[in-house]
Amino acid sequence: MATYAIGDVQGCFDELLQLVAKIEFKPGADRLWFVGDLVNRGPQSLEVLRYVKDLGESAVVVLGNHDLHLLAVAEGFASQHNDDTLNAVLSAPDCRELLSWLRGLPMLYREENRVLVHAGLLPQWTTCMAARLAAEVEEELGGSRYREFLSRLYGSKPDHWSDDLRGADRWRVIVNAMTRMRFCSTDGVMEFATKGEVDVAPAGFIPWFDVPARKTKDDVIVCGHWSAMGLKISPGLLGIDTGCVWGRRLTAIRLEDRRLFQVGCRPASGPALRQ
Ligand SMILES: [Mn+2]
Repeated sequence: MATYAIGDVQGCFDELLQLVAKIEFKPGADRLWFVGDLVNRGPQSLEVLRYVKDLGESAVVVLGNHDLHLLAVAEGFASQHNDDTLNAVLSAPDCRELLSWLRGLPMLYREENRVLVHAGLLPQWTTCMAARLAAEVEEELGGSRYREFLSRLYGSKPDHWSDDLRGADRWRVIVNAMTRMRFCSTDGVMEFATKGEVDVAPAGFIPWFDVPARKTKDDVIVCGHWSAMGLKISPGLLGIDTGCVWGRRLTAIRLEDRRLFQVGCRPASGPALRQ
């Protein structure tokens, strides 16, 4: 029995099946941890959603920004971008079931000292606190008030955490850190304009995981979201978005021994530079 963490799939269903074959995944015995962004930009988001949903207990999935975008588009609170590829999901006969399943997924999952989250964690948050904050968002998104939640999700302000935040401002900081953050300042102010590699950090900002006083330093954070950074393996960080949808690789890492499994990917049609 093994646990494999899989990077951002973004609708690349063929590559996901190839990767699952490569790791010789045994349903019922092995588990797959998905870092989120199952959908969008790639060609087969619908098939990916159906496949991962059908994995049931064998899959642990956290939400990414593209997954949340799909939910917001479906409810009419956001529009598709030119390179979004969500129509097949939105018009599928099982759309309602798939989106209802998606809404019930966690923002964060932890087991022992491992934490699965799509993008990152703010430096002030301990693992316990991050799990509590994730649960606040999960309660909104998974509950009857989810339309209100989705309608107020968009925006990059406030850009830093404070215990005093309430309501939509509070949810937005939690969601933005966990699903969109790449760079922040040493005191946890998030920067969202820059999407490039770690060495193009804007003045005053560093990759979120490099903040010296980060309270989750003793944990192992498993995340994706940063395809321009590529594979980042260190004692406390497994960054595994290797840009499948941009024609690079889809990565799985076996958590027990950190063995890597990768498949090459076809570039999706259209501009390959956007993140
Ligand atoms: Mn993402």
